[in-house]
Amino acid sequence: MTACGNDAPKEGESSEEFTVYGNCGMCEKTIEGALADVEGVSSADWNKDDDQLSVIFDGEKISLDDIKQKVADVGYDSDSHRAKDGVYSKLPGCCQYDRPE
Ligand SMILES: [Cu+2]
Repeated sequence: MTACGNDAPKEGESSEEFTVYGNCGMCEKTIEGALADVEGVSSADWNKDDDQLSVIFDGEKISLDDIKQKVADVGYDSDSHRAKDGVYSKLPGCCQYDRPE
């Protein structure tokens, strides 16, 4: 693959996209913020229109599982990791998205 721009995975990095449930721009800040200073994650971009989080990461340093757990730790459910009820309930009212089953 060709590295072109900041959002292309470098050698040794993987690019993945998965669903993270959320509502608004504030959710976006929280979700992306949860991964902003995480070693091994070079890019995290959540789209509120389709609830997709795109991440670029180095699988030697962090697993996709850990990434999903970090997102759950700040209150957001993904396709496989569920946030603790107590964390979810502390999100601002506008951010209390409809939780998946
Ligand atoms: Cu929100």
